[in-house]
Formats: sequence, structure tokens, C-alpha cells
Amino acid sequence: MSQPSAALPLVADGLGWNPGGTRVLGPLDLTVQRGELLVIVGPNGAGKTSLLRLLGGLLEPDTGTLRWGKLRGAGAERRRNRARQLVYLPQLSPLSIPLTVREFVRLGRYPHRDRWTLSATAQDHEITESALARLELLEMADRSMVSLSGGERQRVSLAAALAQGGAVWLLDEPTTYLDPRHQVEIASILQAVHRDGHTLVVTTHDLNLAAQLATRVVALEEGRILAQGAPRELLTEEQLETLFGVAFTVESSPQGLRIWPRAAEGARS
Ligand code: DCP
Ligand code: MG
Repeated sequence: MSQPSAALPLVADGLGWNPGGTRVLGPLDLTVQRGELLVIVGPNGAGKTSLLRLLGGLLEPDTGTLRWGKLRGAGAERRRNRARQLVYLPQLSPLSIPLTVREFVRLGRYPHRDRWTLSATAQDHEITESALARLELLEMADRSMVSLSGGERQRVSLAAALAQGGAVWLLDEPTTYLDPRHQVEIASILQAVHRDGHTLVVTTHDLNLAAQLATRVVALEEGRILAQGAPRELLTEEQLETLFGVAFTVESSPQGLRIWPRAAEGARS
């Protein structure tokens, strides 16, 4: 078997997950190259979250293998390196976290702490404050996480991700709950993270966001890869109708793609 090149952050080979004996995902092969911004699209229940959790090592695969091109060490040291290198943003952040916003964002620094003292350094505090500022959260930094709206919680989770940093970012529907201004803000943060040379794997139902951000789009259907390609190859009216079972209009211009389901077209007029 060939060794993964150091340029490959992730190589999944025959990856499958079958909880309780029921096939949810795979078996599928997927290679994520360093510096890619891979967007995974597909209907509810297609397995996007499951795939992201497998890629992040949060679920154990039932079949196949997952290799990390850049990880060093073995056992506990390897797990610690993975926690440092990997940013995982869940689709649903826990509702009842008895922490303030600032404390939660500071937790993002946890994998970087000295493993004996575990105390936060001046640098941890500085990075936390700058992540809070970037997501416009300084005014609510002392509020309890329990008191936040869905969109506010999502921005706090992204601030924690930003504070953590890492080579590979796995983001599960990072803009679902956000108002339009914050959607634009998050899209520009993700572009900046990508420009900095990081690798991102993002799931979303926002096809316009996928068109805007992706270097490659993977279409997932019933746990398998239906198709993949550059946004203009994959986000076509035919492909989207096959994937989602509803007709789409896709307008292409030099500025990019505009995509909407055709039922919504009637509603607009
Ligand atoms: N599933 C399961 N057991 C779990 C988690 C999920 O049986 N512990 C099932 C539910 C779905 C399928 O797996 O039928 C895929 O679930 P995902 O959460 O991976 O699906 P998506 O993320 O694609 O869906 P959504 O768009 O709703 O987030
Ligand atoms: Mg999901």
C-alpha cells in the first residue's frame, strides 16, 4: 500500500460506518489535499455529519482506514497532536454549557496547553480576546452560554475554533443559524483561514456559499459519493435536481454562480 504524501492531510480508504449494523456511510474513498476547501453537500440524512465526525476521529469507522498525512507520534501523543491540528465545529453545539462566552472561547486553547499545569498563558488570553473581537463578541463575552440565541452560539463556537487554530478545519454547517450580515462575515473568515494555507472541509445546505467558497464540491447521497468536482462542474441544474429531487435554476456569470430551487422562483414573482 502506498504511503500518503506529507501533502495529504486526509486519506480515507473504504471508510464506512454502520451503527447497529445499519449502513449509514460508505464504504467510500476520499482524499483531501492540503490547502483544499472541500464543501460537502447533500440532502438531510445523507451522512455529511457522520463523514465529518469520522474524518475528525470522533467516530470509529466500522470499515476501511483513515490516514493523516501530517500526524506524528503514536498513542496518546498522536491523539494530542491530532487535537492540536484539527478544528472541529459541530452542527449543533451543546445547549446547556455552564460557562461564559469568554471561558468557552478560551477552552479552544486547551489542546495547546502545557499538559502538566494546564494553565492558560498570556498568549492564550491574547488569542482568546482577538477571536472574540473578530466575531464581534466582546460585548457579550461575560454572558452565560445558556443565555445565547442559536446564531450567537454558532459565532461563539467559531470564535473558539479560531482561537484553537489548526491545519485542518472540519466545519459542520457553520452558517445555518446566522443572519445575512454574519453569514457574509463567516464566509470571509473561512476564506481568510483558507488563504492562510489551512485545509477546510465544510458541510452546508447553502449552495451559493458552496459555489463561492469551494475548491471542490462532494455530493453525498445515502452515505455514498454521488459525484464530485469543481463548483461549476458539480453545481449544475441537472446534478442538483438528481441530488435533492427538486428543480433548480443556476445562473452563471464571471462573478460566480447564483443558485436557487425553482419552486422558489415562482414564489419570488
Ligand atoms: N444516524 C444513525 N445513528 C447516529 C447518527 C446518525 O443511525 N448515531 C443516521 C441518521 C441519518 C444518517 O445516519 O439517517 C445520516 O445522518 P447524518 O447526521 O450524518 O446526516 P446529515 O448530516 O447529512 O444530515 P443533515 O443535513 O440533516 O445534517
Ligand atoms: Mg448534518
